[in-house]
Amino acid sequence: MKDKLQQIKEEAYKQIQASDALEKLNEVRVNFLGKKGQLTEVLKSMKDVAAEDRPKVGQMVNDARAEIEKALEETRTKMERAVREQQMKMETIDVTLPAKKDELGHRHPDTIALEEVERIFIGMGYEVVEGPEVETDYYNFEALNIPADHPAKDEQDTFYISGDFLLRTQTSGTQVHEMEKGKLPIRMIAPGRVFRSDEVDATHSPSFHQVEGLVVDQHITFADLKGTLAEFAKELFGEDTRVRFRPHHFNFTEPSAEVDVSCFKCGGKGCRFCKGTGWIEILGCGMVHPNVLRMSNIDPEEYSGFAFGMGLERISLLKYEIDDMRLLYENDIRFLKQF
Ligand code: 2U9
Repeated sequence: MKDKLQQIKEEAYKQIQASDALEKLNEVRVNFLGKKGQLTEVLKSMKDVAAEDRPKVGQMVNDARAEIEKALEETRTKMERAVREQQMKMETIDVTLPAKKDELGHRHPDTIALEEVERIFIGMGYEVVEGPEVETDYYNFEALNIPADHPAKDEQDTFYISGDFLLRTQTSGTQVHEMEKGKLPIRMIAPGRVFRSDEVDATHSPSFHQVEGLVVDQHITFADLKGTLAEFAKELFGEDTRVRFRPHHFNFTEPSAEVDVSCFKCGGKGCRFCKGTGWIEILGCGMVHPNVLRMSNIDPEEYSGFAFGMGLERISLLKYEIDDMRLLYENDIRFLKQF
């Protein structure tokens, strides 16, 4: 019996020494001390030992168990310490490494231009109102006096979703929603993303941004429109900027005009920037069509208004002298950082 116990102990020590992980050590414990372990088997065979020898043999088995447990415990402690030391080594911070740079982003030129446009109109008492990018046919076209057979409504020009829904081609629906609220006077600008089924090139994109404006009050005249836009142009492009109104046609305004500013590069003499004309087109405008007022329950006999619209990207390209609109959509930080 003594030899047998010695043999079990030696085998246990061997396996403990060979264990290279806590899981293995646990297996050794089960193998020797578990319910069906080798030492437990010895205890079970005690019935074959002579009654007078049992206390002595029992003591020997218990001693063997205590010794194996001690070896297991010592090895477990050693292993845990080694794991902790390894972890500490891996988590060591090398304070001599160069610090991570704080990479700051940059405002997009469209954002800079929009904030400038908003600042100017807010200074004149306008409110900034945003509206939905998904509109119904009514708010995008019909309420703006655009008839069913108008080319802008063609599937080649407008992204239709389903039934009555479409992606707005202009932000004008936002002004219609505002007029329908019935609170007058209105002095607002509506900036936002619009969508048109256009091919991408240096001056076109299927998604771009507009800033439209609307004023509705009693006694609003074309003189108010001219004065407002002349002031806007001076603030945006410089004190010496002059404006020129050319007759145009829009369904939602009558009369309508396109507006040019004197070239801020050559002062109007003519240069490469303004293609020798001295003028640069920046926006469209006009007096709100009486049909448009009437459809939103505003009496055109009592109230009148003016509206204008500009492409935000066009303003950024001009102001920051960028020659390709596609650069505005790439979000390359090396490009964005220049403004
Ligand atoms: C309501 C009534 C009238 C908005 C207007 C323009 C003229 C205009 C273009 C500029 C370049 C669109 O981005 S662009 O292609 N816009 O010329 N927009 S008047 O008129 C309105 C809007 C809402 C209720």
